[in-house]
Amino acid sequence: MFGKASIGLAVAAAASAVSGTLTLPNFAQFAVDSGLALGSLNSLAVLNALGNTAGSCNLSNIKFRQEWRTLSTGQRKNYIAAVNCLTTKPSILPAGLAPGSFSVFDDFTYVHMKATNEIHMTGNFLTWHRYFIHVFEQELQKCGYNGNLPYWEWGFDVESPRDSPVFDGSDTSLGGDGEAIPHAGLIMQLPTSPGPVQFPPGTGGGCVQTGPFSNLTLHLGPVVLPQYGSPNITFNTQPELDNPRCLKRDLNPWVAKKWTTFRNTTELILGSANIFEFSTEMNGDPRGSTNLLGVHGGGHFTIGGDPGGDAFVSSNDPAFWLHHAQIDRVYWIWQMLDFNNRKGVFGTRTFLNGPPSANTTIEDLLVVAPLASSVKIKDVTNTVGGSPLCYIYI
Ligand SMILES: *[C@@H]1O[C@H](CO)[C@@H](O)[C@H](O)[C@H]1NC(C)=O
Ligand SMILES: *[C@@H]1O[C@H](CO)[C@@H](O)[C@H](O)[C@H]1NC(C)=O
Ligand SMILES: *[C@@H]1O[C@H](CO)[C@@H](O)[C@H](O)[C@H]1NC(C)=O
Ligand SMILES: *[C@@H]1O[C@H](CO)[C@@H](O)[C@H](O)[C@H]1NC(C)=O
Ligand SMILES: *[C@@H]1O[C@H](CO)[C@@H](O)[C@H](O)[C@H]1NC(C)=O
Ligand SMILES: [Cu+2]
Repeated sequence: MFGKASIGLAVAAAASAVSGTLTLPNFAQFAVDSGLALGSLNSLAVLNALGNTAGSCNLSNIKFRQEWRTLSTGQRKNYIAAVNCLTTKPSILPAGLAPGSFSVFDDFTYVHMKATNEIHMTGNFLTWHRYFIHVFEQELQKCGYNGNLPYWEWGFDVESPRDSPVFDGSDTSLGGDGEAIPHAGLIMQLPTSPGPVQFPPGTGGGCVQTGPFSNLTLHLGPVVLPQYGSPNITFNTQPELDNPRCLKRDLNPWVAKKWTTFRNTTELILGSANIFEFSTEMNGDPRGSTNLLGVHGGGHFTIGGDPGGDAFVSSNDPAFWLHHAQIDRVYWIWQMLDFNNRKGVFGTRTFLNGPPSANTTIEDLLVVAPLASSVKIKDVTNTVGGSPLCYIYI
């Protein structure tokens, strides 16, 4: 699909990227499958981003977001400590609003849970989550974190997610897989698919027992938790109440290999000519795609479990933040390959436009109250546009 690769071509493209007209290199299949191509595209995106800084963002204050495994041991421990800090920092929600929100960490999940139908399969999906994780990054920094939000490059780990530095259960991971308990796979009637989507079971299924967050207690939700071996879903009509339980994961290499390989991500970036194609393909949105999960759902169901398998409260698993940083990185790379034409949105204000709603516009507000003030979509379409954003991915 991608012809012959050449480092020379990548360099030529990089040179033209700086001048504004981009000629994409043709990558060999081996380069696509190994992540070399994606790495080159990331480098092109860096060059173009450096040419698009604006406002208060410039080369001396730009922030770098890095892949988890490129952080030092000390940086990873610093990050984990800051997440722990957020899980013990008292909730700032008005008293009585959500008895299950004990901490600022929970507050983020409350905000995400309440907004679910207005931030997924909508025109603001990419920018809302971009702003949401930016606010989380700032809260981490207030809790003693000295770095920037890390991302999880799925492509490295598709063969065995439980061996990932993100999930290997070491004290520099985000905790291990769930306890391995025999169970059937998920059978989900996704709104994105004509029939049920079935996966083989993952490698865990039970509570996370090793590493950081093995003692994390979840309180909010679940809201719509899929059940193993059944198309039925566990519904909870009062997910804001306290429902204390362990963090569960069911790391799933089958899902990872089907939806989040380097090839999947690279084809998404190179194959999407506009925001309609990019956002529908990324989400498996049936208005433009037939691939059911896309890299977005693929990453979520590589993690699985509770809350990972529940679209409303998945942010209560600390791994959510690294997954969504990677989603934002992929969006950023795609944008920066043709930035002037990639600041727009596709979609309406409601989940798959149900109930029918107005088209999203770049003037729409991204609301994360009470965690931070609202911004307009157009304020965050450029990650190096200055207030509020000034970061790139390396
Ligand atoms: C970069 O921006 C900051 C914040 O606006 C400003 O204080 C600094 O002088 C700028 N640096 C350069 C080299 O332009
Ligand atoms: C979890 O709690 C147990 C019992 O209090 C403790 O021994 C263990 O160190 C804790 N693990 C982590 C990762 O905090
Ligand atoms: C799914 O729910 C229905 C209705 O409650 C129930 O009859 C059925 O046994 C459930 N199926 C499974 C596989 O649990
Ligand atoms: C994802 O890529 C793998 C190869 O890396 C391929 O087998 C799989 O079919 C792709 N998935 C989709 C949905 O295209
Ligand atoms: C909404 O957006 C779609 C394309 O995404 C467009 O076809 C349609 O005309 C727009 N509707 C309005 C009312 O602007
Ligand atoms: Cu979300």
